[in-house]
Amino acid sequence: MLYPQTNPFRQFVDLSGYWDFCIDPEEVGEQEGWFEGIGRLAANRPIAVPASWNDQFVEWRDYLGDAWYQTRFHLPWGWEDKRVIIRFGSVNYLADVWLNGTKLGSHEGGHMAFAFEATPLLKNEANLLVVRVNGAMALDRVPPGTVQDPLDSHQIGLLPDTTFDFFPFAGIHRPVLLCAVPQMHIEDITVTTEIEGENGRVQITCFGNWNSRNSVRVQVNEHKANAELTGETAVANLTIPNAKFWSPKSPHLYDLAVELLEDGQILDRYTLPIGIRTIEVDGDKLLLNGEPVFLRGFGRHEDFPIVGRGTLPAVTVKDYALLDWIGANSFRTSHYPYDEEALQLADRLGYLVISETAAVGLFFHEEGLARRLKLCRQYTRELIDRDKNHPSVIAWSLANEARSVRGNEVPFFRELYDLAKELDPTRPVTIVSDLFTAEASFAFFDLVCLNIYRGWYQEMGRLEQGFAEFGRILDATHAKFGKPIIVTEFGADAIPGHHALPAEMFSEEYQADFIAGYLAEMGKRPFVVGQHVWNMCDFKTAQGVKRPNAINYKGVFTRDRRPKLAAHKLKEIWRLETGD
Ligand code: GCB
Repeated sequence: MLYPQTNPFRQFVDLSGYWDFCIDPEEVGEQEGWFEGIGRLAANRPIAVPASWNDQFVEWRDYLGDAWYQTRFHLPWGWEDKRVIIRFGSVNYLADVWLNGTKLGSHEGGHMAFAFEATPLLKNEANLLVVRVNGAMALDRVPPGTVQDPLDSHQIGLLPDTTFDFFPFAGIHRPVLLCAVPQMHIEDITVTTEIEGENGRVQITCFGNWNSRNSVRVQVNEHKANAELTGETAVANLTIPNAKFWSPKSPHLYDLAVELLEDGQILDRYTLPIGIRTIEVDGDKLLLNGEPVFLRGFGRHEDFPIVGRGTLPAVTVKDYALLDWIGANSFRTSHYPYDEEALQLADRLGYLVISETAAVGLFFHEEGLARRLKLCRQYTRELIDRDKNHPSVIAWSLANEARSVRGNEVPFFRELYDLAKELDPTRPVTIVSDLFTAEASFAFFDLVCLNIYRGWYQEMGRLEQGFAEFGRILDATHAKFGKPIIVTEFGADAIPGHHALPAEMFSEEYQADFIAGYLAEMGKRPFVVGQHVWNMCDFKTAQGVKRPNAINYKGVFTRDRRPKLAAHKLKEIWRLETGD
């Protein structure tokens, strides 16, 4: 699905702003016909879109059930002969969408874009768009909630009842775009790149509803080619002599333009910044453009006061400024896909991204397993379809800390791995695990990604013992699987402003010493190819005894992006290592 753009052939308008909002705890809305307008309801309140609803009001922080949104819009002038699509960047978790009283469709799963064709239902005057959202924690969802068996969950009995360690914000989280495309248009583009000596080879595969009167031409900067049409696909290959390859130090982007023509007349155009680069695993190494690369950075969250998980462009910009300040070159989109605009910036600014599906807290009890697998397949497809053209995305992560304790997770993950490889043979595929040598599926995943907290959840307060255990786990896991390891999580909570000498748990000193000690252990092991501190920033969680103030304090920056001692320490170490 192509990200919307405005040019002489296609346009979009952003429907973000103040919508009407109403909760529906009794689930009577559909029966009472709220899809024809919630405007008349007394309980109806204004709400900001995009943003989670939980922190915008006083009384609904923990409410996750049915909630209704509505807005009205006029069709922009000149759109009468276009195909009009309504595109949601992300709605968490279930979305049902009605336009002018008729159902357009539904989507399950947060953090992913989805779209519906609206053309036949549109009016020239005011159109009414109504969305019902449900974010409830449930056993049959991914990520799941309310799992009560300790075998199947790390987290039990929290409020809200998550199986994962972040607040389950709900609502319309990313912009809602009204898009116009020509009747006949370019539906999808897949770009893959290879390196041959000094040259870049670019393959562009386009998909659309065209016929034999159409032609497709492509251009990368000044290099042009005509695509070969076979049915609904069009393929073009280009060689870029003396190409500038994309990397964090030099995130060079080329301008790709694809044009669809009929009898020599242009019907549609789509432009896309592309990077020429390769990424592969070779023995114990991760190679970017054929050279070993080392990832320095963080696991993160989309999380900020008041907007919750909603897109806030200024925070995105600030986070990149902090990543740059500290000397990071990488992050993981833990524990769900991040917004598309953030990935566009990663391409432009040169960050290496592990893009993760929303499969966090997976468990493998036979009941409901088939449904969870179906959802994970959907999430994998949607993620690769959405993010495949970003040079910044260097690997797919298909799960975080699954409860792989029953053995039946191996065929489950094998199926997902095969699907990801079929959809995208160009990137390494992984899962992130806290089971180390016991995560049997690492035998076939391309990279081993580990979350390790020795010296925090175990060996409490005993940093030296924690470091020794950390090193032992790294060596044992490497000895078993013989693959490069990325430590995708390690860290300690530090309450901002709490200091202790000697260092003790929850002090800024303990966090800084913990991180420095872990970096030193990794530095002794060439098979470790990446280090992502957990977390870049403090973030909101459900309530439970482990999380004072319902905050996970493992950020090296506070939730409002102020540095702790560990941030200064990391900056010193990373900048020394990279010579920047
Ligand atoms: C983990 C999880 C992450 C938690 C973190 C912690 O292993 O992947 O979601 O927030 O530990 O702080 O406990």
